[in-house]
Amino acid sequence: MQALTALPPLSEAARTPVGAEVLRGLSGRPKTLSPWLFYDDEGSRLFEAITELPEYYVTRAEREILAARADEIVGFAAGDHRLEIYELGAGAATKTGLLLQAALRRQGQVRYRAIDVSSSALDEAKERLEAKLPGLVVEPIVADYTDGLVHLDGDLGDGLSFRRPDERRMFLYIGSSIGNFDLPFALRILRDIRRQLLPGDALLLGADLVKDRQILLSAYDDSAGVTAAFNKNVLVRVNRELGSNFNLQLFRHRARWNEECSRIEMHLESLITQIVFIRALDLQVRLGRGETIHTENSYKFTDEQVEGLLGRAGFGIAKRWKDKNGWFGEYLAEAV
Ligand code: AVJ
Repeated sequence: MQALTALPPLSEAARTPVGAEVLRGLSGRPKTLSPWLFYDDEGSRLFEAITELPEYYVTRAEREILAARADEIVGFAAGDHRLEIYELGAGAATKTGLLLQAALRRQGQVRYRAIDVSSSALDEAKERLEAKLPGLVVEPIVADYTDGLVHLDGDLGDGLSFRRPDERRMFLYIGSSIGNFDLPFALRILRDIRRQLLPGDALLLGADLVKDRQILLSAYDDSAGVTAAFNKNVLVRVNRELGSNFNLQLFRHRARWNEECSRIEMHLESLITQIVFIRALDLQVRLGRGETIHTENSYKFTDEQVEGLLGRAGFGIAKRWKDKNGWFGEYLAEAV
C-alpha cells in the first residue's frame, strides 16, 4: 500500500497516444520518436509539399508507374471478377485515383475502403474522389493499421465469409509506407493484410529501392528546407500538445544513410547541451551537444528483399514494375 501510494499518479497526458510515445521515446537513450507523430495537420501539409520537391523522387516515380500501368495492374488483380479496393494509410490518396479510374473503366462501379489514422485526410479524399469519379463509393475507416487489422472486421462489415463469390479484393499498400518499419514489423503488417484475403486476391505493394547514396540523401535533406521543417514540426507538436519548451533553433535536421541497415535515418540533433521540460509529463529531458532524437527510418529495398517478405507473408509475385530510372518498385502479389 505504502509503495503504491508513494508513486506519483500517472498523469492523464501520459496515457494519451502522443504522451505515451513521447514518454517512451525521450526517457531513455538513444532518444527516439515514432514517425507517426509527424502527421498532425501541419505535418500532413508539409508531407504533401515534400512530394512535390525536385529532390523527392519517390512520389513522382511511383506516379509514373501507376499512370503507365494502372489498367494492367487492375486487369491482373481482377481477372474476370469484380474488384473491391482497400488501401492502408490512404492519407490524401492522390496516386490512388489512377487505379480507381482504371477499375471504373472496367466495371463502372467501385467500392474503395480507405484506412487511415487521419479522419480529416479521409474526409477530404472522399469528397474529392467521389466528385471527380462517378461510380466510386469511398468508405473511410479511421484506424491505425499498425495495431493489426483483425479488429477492423467489424468495421469492414462483411467479413471474409460474407463475400460475394464474384468479388475479389485488392489491397493497396503503396508509397513505400512499409519502409518506415523494420523487417520483422513489415512482415507482421504483410501477414495482417494476408489474413484479410482469400487465395486469388491481390496486394499491390510500392517499395522504394536502394540507389546512389547522394540521391537518397538529398531526397531527405532538400535545399528548400521543407524536410527539415517537416522533421522539426514534431517538436512544435509536442510543445503544443504537451506543453514542452523545445527551442527549434537549438536543433538541426539530419539525414543519414545507414548502409548496414539499408535505410535513411532522420534525426534532430541538439546543437548544445540543454534541458527541455515537458510539463504535461512532468519530465525533464537532458540532451548533450550532438546527441540526436531519431525520428524516422526509411528502408530502401532490393527486389529480392521485397519478394522474400511477400513470400514469407503468404503471397506469390504476380508481376513487378519499375519507373524509368529503376528507383521505385511496384509489386503485384497474389494471395496463395
Ligand atoms: C511516407 C514514409 C514513404 O519515408 O519517404 C518523406 C516519409 N520522410 N520525407 C518516406 C518522408 C521524409 C516517407 N514515407
